[in-house]
Amino acid sequence: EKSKSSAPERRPFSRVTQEDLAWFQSILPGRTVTDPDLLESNNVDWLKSVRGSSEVLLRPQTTSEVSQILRYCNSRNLAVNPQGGNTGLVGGSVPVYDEVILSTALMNNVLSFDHVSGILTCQAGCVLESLSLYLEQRDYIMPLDLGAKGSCHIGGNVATNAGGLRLLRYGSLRGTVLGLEAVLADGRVLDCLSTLRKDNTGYDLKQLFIGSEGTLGVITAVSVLCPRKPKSVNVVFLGCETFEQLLQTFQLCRGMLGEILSAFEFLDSECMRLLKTHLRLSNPISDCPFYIVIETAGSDANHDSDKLHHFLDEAMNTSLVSDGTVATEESKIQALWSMRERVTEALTHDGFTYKYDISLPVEQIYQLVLDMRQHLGERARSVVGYGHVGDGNLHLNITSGARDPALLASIEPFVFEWTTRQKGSISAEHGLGLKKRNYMSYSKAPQAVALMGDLKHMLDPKGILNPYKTLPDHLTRLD
Ligand code: FAD
Ligand code: 2HG
Ligand code: ZN
Repeated sequence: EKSKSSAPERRPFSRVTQEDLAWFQSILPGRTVTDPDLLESNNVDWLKSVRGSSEVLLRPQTTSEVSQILRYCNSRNLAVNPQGGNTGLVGGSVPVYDEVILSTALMNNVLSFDHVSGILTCQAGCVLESLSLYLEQRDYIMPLDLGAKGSCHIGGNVATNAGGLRLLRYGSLRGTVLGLEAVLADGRVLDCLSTLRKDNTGYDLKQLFIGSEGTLGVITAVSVLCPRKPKSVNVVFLGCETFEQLLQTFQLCRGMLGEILSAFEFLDSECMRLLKTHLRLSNPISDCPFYIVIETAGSDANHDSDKLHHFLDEAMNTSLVSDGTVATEESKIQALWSMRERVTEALTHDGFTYKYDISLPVEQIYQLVLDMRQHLGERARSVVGYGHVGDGNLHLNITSGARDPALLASIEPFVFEWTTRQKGSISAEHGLGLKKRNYMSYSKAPQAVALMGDLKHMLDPKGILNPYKTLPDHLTRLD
């Protein structure tokens, strides 16, 4: 029997013809790619778990080109897969069948930056790390940071409402994205590219596109409120004996570091084992069951250092943490961060990976890992837990030698039912994409699911935008 996450039948979209290719080439000369070798990397996701068979990749440079492409595809009933950096983890970023791939890779210009307000306006295809470098030269930073920064695009970040490592401090993109421009399925350009902090004139339409995973429109530009670059940054890597102590450390840390706390992340000893085995990274402290990465970001090095050392003294004296190391210098900061950021990469070397991205009340997040380990016993190769403690977001990852349907049947729906019992979310930050689309109702009321179907139908009546993604299969209705 087909698993609920596998692809449904191909819907009756048109197939790309020679005439279509000629039309694409006429508006995107040299930027209409049909060479199968060049298309390979756009057809396969980062995890190499979903493979489409698209025969054409379009690389527009302007909003007007995106608009022309969508108007044409809509009239021809051709399905379109919007693609940014293709780092998504739920199979949303690649075609499932032969959808036209619309990449934002060449839409990578900064449009404006206001030095006073810190508001950046840029095209959707700017790579997150490039934006960070651009801003750092101007004494600002991006409000988000994540392990995929070298490849992911800001448009992809907004389309997935990516969380990442700084959300604890700067909040979600739902707050820091001030405006966006999107092209609707029929080619209409929706200009909501406001740069105002406050604007209560009617419904906040941009929110519909934040986290819509390419199913409601193609985001072509965004404006983002950026924080000032902190003058002083410290990173601490700590070890704890129990998860309870880790939580107490989080409480202590929030109380004692207050406004300078910018990240509180964790990984367990199984993650550390994978970092050592597969990436040859060495543990910077002694072996412990749990590790914490804390970052402080502030405006006064002495003040921050005093606060941090008081906190560390207290945490050590009360035996909440058993070992630790502090970094103030950039290269050591990077080295400590990589222990957390590279767990996802280490997992890809461990075998076939089942990924779960769960939001829970923070006290519950590790219990799911313990229960899953007990539930699966010897059948899984590794069951690891890491994530964004400060946001109550657990990354539960399970590996096995090869894709194993029996193991999957033991994991799902167990993991979703467990999450629902705790009133958690089955997708905290990665979205639903292809893989999780049929599990939306574990975290959303039936009326909410139905309304999402209505919105999709209103904005994209032919369903050409990223079909088979985000919405559960039963909501599919075509004009
Ligand atoms: P893609 O992967 O290309 O696309 C993702 C989705 O957005 C797809 O559904 C696609 O159709 C749609 N899309 C892309 N661009 C547009 C656009 N312009 N308009 C409309 N739809 C569009 N995620 C987190 O939330 N937090 C993390 O900490 C995090 N860490 C990661 C670390 C690693 C090593 C990796 C590989 C991934 C990580 N991710 C994380 C997941 C991923 O990076 C994010 O989801 C990212 O925001 C995706 O951006 P992208 O440009 O690669 O988008
Ligand atoms: C992270 O926080 C990312 O490192 C990836 O969101 C999580 O791979 C994962 O499960
Ligand atoms: Zn994450």
